[in-house]
Amino acid sequence: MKVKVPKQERTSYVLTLLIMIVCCVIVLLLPVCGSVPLTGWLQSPGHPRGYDPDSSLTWKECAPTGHKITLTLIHLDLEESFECADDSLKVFVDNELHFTLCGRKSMKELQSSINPFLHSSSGGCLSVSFLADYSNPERHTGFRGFYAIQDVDECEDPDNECTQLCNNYIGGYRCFCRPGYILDPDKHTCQVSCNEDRTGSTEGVLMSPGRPEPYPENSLCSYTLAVEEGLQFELTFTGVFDVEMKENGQCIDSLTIKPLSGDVKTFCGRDLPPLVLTRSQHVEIIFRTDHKGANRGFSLSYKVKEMNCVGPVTPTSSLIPQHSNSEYRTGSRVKVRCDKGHVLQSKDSAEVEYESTCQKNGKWSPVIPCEPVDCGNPELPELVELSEKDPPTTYLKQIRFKCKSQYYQLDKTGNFTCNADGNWVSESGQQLTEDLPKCEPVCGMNSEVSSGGRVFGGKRAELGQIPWQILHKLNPRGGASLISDYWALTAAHVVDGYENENMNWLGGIIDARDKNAVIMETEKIIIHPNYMRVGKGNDPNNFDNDIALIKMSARVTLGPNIRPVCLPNKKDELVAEGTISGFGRMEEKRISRYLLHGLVEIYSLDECDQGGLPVTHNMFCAGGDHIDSCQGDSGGPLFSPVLGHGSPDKPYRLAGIVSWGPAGCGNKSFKGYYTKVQNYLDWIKETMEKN
Ligand code: 4AZ
Repeated sequence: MKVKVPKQERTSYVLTLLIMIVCCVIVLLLPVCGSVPLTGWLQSPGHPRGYDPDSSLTWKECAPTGHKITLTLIHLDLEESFECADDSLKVFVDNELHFTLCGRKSMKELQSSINPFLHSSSGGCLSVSFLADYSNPERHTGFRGFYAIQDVDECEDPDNECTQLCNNYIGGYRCFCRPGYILDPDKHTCQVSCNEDRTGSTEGVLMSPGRPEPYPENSLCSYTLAVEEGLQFELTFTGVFDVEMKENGQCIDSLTIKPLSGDVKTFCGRDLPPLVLTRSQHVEIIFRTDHKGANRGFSLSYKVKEMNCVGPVTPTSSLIPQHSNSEYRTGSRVKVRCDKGHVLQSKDSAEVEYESTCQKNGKWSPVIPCEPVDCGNPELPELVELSEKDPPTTYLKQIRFKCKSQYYQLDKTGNFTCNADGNWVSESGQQLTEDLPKCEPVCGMNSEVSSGGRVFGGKRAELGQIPWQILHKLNPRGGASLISDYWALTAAHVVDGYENENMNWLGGIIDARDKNAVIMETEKIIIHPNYMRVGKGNDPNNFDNDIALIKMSARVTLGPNIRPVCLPNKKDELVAEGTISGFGRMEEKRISRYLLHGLVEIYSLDECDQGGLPVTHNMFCAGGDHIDSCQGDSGGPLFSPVLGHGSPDKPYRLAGIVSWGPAGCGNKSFKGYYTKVQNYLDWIKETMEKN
């Protein structure tokens, strides 16, 4: 049956239907919107009909400070594609891409996994970008949602900085404190007001705020105690002491006792601090706590005491009379005596005592420091230096001497200590001034290159191999051996006649024509007093005591190619073999341009074929396998061990001086005669000392 409805009624019917639909939508959306003020709708172009190919939309909205912006999607129907490459809705939160959406999602899905994340930070922004590609195989309705601006509840944020209570309001928040606390100017921290000035109070009790309850957090309490001069405070801790401390002993909360002058003491932990004497008429006690913890604090009683002084008056001194607790009443006079090795600073003389009086303020007067005795920098002998530059030179400090050059060594220990009398003393107790260490040349060491070898039938020496060998080219050509940095030893017959002349000797060479030879000028030539001049005097042709000392006019600069040989030891047996060296004649009877050396055996005197001249115990004979010394070698060395076998433990020693031989070197048995140096050690020593 068809009923005709009047036009007026029809209009009101449509209106009612419309209102019902809107109501239904509102009822439907209520759980989604809550009490949020709706700011606006956002939807894709053509929604709900469907969006066209190539359609797009961008949108951005920001919240004012103290607010956030939220977006709630209630519908999503876009073309589905891999990684939303065809059609997509991109959502940016605070300018960062959070979602790229496409396909179809139910309201339930949107509410659970998308919408909870679509909100900005306080004062932040949300933006979306919708883009459809060129084709739509099917019709898609697009998306729809609404956005809203909401207040941010900062108090809900666990990171809000209110130390006690927080109150949120639209667009911001405010901190406030429980009764008994005041809000710090930083507007977040609640503090206890606990400063107290007890000037004039001579006894009483101080305790942490809230005691016996745990003390409040974030407190900074300052208590001032002050009385007249001549008095001080004695602080005694009582009851439980419990101030928050880290496990490593560092204070988290702290109680600090700060006298106007003197030591500051800080306490925390659970050990009851000891009794404290403030040693000041004025003291500030500061109690500081952090933002958390439940510790029970402190309690201390204070009372005034007469001021006193404590010893010592100055470090490194003692007091006379000595009180067992080192405490002295005001007005006491004491004698201050500097400890051993210390003297009064202000005095030039080495005074060690003065009188001092305990003042009303608990301080001694006068206070003259005791300073360690200073031995000063020692005067250094030639060639000697200190192993440390500018060393400390006060009482008990040590210094060490060393030689400036590696070619020298100290003749005795170089370690000295500054004693209480201000003198440097050695380990054996000898004073430096009485027993100054000297640098003496290291003897018997060479720059070893090759070993063995064979003067007459000899082998050429390398530079530095026989660094004690020196040469003079005057007639007769002769050799000598350096035995120190001033002295050389040669045969008397080599320098006979030159005693009153300056000779030039050449060193540091292996080639007699070397222009770079070091020239050593003689200052003195001392021939052995018992030397019988050959062919002269009362015993002609006698080489007994063929030995002479040469002193150079300046210290010879030692180096790798110029170094002395050692003298033999007095008690050592004569060696069995040695090396001879020189620039003398060779096989061809020509004088050698180069320094030659060769190994020789040493024989007992009865094995020597005497060659017609008297043989004495001041000589020995030696020779080798077609090796002999010859003219021009005289005065030169016979040393042992043989070349190549020396070492710091076994330095090269001068056993003999090339002296004479039967006519024609290498004749018959190749034996020559050498002055036995061992027999002249005393003469050498005495002569060198005297000259
Ligand atoms: C000389 O006329 C000389 N063979 C030195 C040594 C020897 C012989 C002669 C030993 O200076």
